Amino acid sequence: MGWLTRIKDSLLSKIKKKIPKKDLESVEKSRLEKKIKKEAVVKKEVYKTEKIEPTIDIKEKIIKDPKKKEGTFFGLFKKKEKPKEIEKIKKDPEKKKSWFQKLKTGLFKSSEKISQGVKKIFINKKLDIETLNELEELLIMADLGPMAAEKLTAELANEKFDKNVKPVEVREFLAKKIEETLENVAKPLVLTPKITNVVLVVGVNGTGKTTTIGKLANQYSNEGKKIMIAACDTFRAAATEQLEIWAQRSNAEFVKGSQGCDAAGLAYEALEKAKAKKIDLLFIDTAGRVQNRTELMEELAKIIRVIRKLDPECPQHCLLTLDATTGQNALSQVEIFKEMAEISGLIVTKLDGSAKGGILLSLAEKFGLPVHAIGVGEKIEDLQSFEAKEFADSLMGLEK
Ligand SMILES: Nc1nc2c(ncn2[C@@H]2O[C@H](COP(=O)(O)OP(=O)(O)OP(=O)(O)O)[C@@H](O)[C@H]2O)c(=O)[nH]1
Ligand SMILES: [Mg+2]
Repeated sequence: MGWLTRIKDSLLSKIKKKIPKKDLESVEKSRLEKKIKKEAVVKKEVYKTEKIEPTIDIKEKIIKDPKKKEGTFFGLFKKKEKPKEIEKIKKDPEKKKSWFQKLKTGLFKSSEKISQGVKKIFINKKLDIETLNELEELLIMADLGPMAAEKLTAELANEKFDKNVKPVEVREFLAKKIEETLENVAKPLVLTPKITNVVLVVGVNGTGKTTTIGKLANQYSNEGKKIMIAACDTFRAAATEQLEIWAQRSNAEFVKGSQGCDAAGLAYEALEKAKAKKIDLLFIDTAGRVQNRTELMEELAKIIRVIRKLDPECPQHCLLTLDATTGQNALSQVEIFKEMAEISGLIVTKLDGSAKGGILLSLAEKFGLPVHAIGVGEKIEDLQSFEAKEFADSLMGLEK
């Protein structure tokens, strides 16, 4: 149901008095035409990435592994450990301030686009059909997705239709609503104590897998955890070198093989070592080449299958990294990888270089998968926990 239809239903008498019927029809007609055009553009965007077709075998082996289900089920009763770093930041007002500043700077491109757009639309204007249309368009352009854009404009119309609204009021309203949606997915990566937690990191080429592992390893190492990193992207020698540098920075143990060696075998070897050394957290980096799709996906399936021979509950986490600059394309990446592995959470990177921060809302609306962290820069400290309120306020360019 379109937002206009909803407004018509909920505010029927109010609106009918104010808008002549023929105007309503013509506005609705032009809105529908625009929407069809927009949807065609979004569809084109989403399918720009060639679809990776998993073989039935792979899907079944990964998803329908009864041992994995059992492991997850019993895992529910284990005590989980929340990251201490976030708690520290929350308690220290100075830290919190600088953390928020960094987030704001990182999201500057996205928030500027929205703030300026809202300012232009709402300057000395009542909230009418035209302004709502323009706002909906702006939100879609900021990658919040057609669904969220429609919902947000309808909610705004419900409260403020035909009233004078200031741009800042609109941004505050949107931030509140966005926060409500994001709250459901803003969840830290929770570790199970006294075991080796295996974190498998997957994703399309260049989305930030290796960098994210480096940043996460550093954060957990600062919290006193024993870390190991396995370089299971064995295609390129450079990939291993890059990861080794990250491992050194965070004082993590490092497991590598020769170039082109079997990634699953290397992951198995790393897990064996990690268990023997009572490592708290084993990160497994994987190759993300789009051009070798089938091969890559089979390799991913094999890594999971092989490490489960050693421990059926592994991997405890399977994280998918998404590059925010790809916008709506990220949605199709989630769909593809969800078919291959049980994605337990998302990391959205490169929010600093993109005006597409709204993608987090699209992802939350469509998949509801936990978002553990966001990347706001290339440096080791540029990975932040994902906090709904802070993110929504930053996205709307609101002051703290
Ligand atoms: N600006 C910015 N750059 C990032 C962020 N995360 C990663 N990068 C950069 O993105 C590029 C690719 O990152 P990698 O970590 O190598 O990505 P990958 O997924 O491991 O790539 P492949 O191994 O080739 O599949 C590097 O230049 C990183 O520095 C981020 O949050 N912000
Ligand atoms: Mg890599």
